[in-house]
Amino acid sequence: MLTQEANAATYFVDRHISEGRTDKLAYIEAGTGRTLSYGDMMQGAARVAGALERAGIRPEERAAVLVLDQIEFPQIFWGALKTGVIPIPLNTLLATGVYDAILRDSRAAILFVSAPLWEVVSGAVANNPYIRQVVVIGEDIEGTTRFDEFVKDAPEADTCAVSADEVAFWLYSSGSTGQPKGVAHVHSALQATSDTYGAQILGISEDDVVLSAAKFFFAYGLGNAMTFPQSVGATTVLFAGRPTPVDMLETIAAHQPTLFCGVPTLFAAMVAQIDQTGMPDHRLRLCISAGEALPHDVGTRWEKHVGVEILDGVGSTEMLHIFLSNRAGETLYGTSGTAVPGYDLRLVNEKGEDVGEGEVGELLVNGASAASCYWNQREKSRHTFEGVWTRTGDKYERRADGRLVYCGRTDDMFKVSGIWLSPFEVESALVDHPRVLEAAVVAHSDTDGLEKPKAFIVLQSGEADQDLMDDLKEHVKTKIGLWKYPRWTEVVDTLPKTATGKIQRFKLREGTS
Ligand code: 3SK
Repeated sequence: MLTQEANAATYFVDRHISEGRTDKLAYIEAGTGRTLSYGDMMQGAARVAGALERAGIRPEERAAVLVLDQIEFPQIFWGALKTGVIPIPLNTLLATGVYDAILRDSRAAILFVSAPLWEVVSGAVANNPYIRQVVVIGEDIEGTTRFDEFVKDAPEADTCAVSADEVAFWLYSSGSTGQPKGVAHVHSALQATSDTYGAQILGISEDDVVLSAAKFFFAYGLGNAMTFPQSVGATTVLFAGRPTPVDMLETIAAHQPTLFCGVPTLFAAMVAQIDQTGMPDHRLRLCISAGEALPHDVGTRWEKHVGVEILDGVGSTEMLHIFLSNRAGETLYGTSGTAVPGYDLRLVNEKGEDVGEGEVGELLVNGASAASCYWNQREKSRHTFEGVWTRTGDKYERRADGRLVYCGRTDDMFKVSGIWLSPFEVESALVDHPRVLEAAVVAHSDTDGLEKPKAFIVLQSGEADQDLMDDLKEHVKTKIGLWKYPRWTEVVDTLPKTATGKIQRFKLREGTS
């Protein structure tokens, strides 16, 4: 049935006016101090919707949104939903060639872009046959429309009626290996994640102030910084730049968030920073981590320094947000916890049979926030969305207490002397060493053509020498088992990662990093 209520903008935007939050701050930009109240957001979104209609952008046409974490983003996102146009938030860290591929694949009719990102995308726009208008936020650029002009005097459009199953927005998932895929999400998926993870794991309330290092373009950031706070009328602090440890600590000190959302590498670097400069006064009540598994040592050191738990969780672009998580007050670092209420999980072997306790299997998930398909990728859709189950490509083991322990990607696991080895287990052991900041482990062939672990290591500080390398090998042997130690170690400055923080082990395997 088509109704206005099924349009996610009714719940996340329009409702706040009748509930008396017109003047409540929805967003504060750290750095610029610009703010957006719930009333401004409702009006801004209605204007964007009216301006899209005026510009001739039709329902179901796509709007590419290459916009930094700034107050225009929610107005554009919700404005598009209000009028049935499909926003596609784009990763702001990609190269021109990738934008070219995404803009062609999606056939976006309009592009919204923050001025600092225009240079990198302009080459992709030049030869694009589908884009009819480019709207730039913050600058006058020849051949484009300035955002203020685009919305100037636009009529405030009503929220259109849709069905709950109608596609609302897409996100492009790069995964840890292949080409970006357009992941299509329906209107009801947004509330499905805020009713489950947002309400039942975070316990988010109107009094919360959220700071998310993960950006809006990433499903993790979209939930943390936009839909969860907007589901209850809370406030989000926006940080548009690269979230360095120093910047995050300064933003925590200046804006006093109650919830902080990061990724393991950032938490590790923040702990190292706090070791040197201390933790500022704060009123954090909970921190969350996702993107990749949080090493045990990083969680315990953070909690010791900051006095607040990090809830490690697992989500995916296909499931929109976190479906497997630790619980506040019951965190067990080194595990990913148990299913978020509203989601069912299975661990299966290669034949699709459920595996028992202590055995490793691929994680499948069933929940209302699952994507409807990959755009124009029928084979990939058929292999990932199998009936009600979504394949994650992640391997887990179920402990006796029901908690799941991450073992790596299905394609990252390898056998050493006939026994499966999880690169993640070796990486976690390495990161437990006080000199190691980050580690990535891949299979490498010895002179007999047999696979053994090779470790790429980023040091906390100082130089590498043979004594340290020997010490690291001993450390792994004593921590997780004699046969699991890295036979080769290489110190690197950084590890290759996707923009969302997942290590690209395939690049290390191929030597292309
Ligand atoms: O990709 C992820 O790791 C992720 C984690 C949490 C929520 C959403 C996503 C995409």
